[in-house]
Amino acid sequence: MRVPAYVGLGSNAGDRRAFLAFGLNALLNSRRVDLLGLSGIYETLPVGGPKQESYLNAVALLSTTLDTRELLELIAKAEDKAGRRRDAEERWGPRPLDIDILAHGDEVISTPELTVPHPRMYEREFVLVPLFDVGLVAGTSIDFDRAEAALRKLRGAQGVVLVEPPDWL
Ligand code: A4P
Ligand code: MG
Repeated sequence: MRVPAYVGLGSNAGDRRAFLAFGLNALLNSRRVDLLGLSGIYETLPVGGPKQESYLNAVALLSTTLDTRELLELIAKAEDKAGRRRDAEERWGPRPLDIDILAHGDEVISTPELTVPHPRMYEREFVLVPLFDVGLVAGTSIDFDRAEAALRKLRGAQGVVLVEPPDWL
């Protein structure tokens, strides 16, 4: 089955913009993944974790026949190729590429490997602002009203600044 899926991309080490493009292209290179929508690139202050550099963040809307496990495997491969070293990382610490599944169709999953919709997305302007750039489509488990209310409450508080319009890929 083909479903809409939202992914959030982040980078705060090395050539951040190149890592975002690399990560998204790694997903799109699969014949089973197409791009339906893309946000701009945002420069964002780090949320949580140790003192670290600012991030670039973006959100993409995909159409995919991969199930959540297969999509997560593809993401892990892309993150590894980007030079991510999980063993050496602090939780929420700096990383060249982080791709989170925000939503996959209307699935609601809570296992040790995967939680969708992403449990922290409604607290994070670096997710919500680019998410609304892309726009919300029907058929996903994202709670539109909750996202809109959360964004209104947060607006401006987390230092999220547009640095490139959505045609960056
Ligand atoms: N996992 C569970 N659910 C998911 C999901 N929905 N999508 C599991 C992707 N992975 C999911 O993730 C660890 C494991 O989480 C994965 O192997 C998968 O099985 P990870 O990406 O290796 O670790 P992480 O990202 O350090 O942990 P976590 O808790 O996912 O962190 P977050 O929530 O992703 O936060 N500030 C700014 N400004 N911008 C950022 O992008 N990112 C973080 C990381 C913190 N602060 C930030 C940013
Ligand atoms: Mg992650």
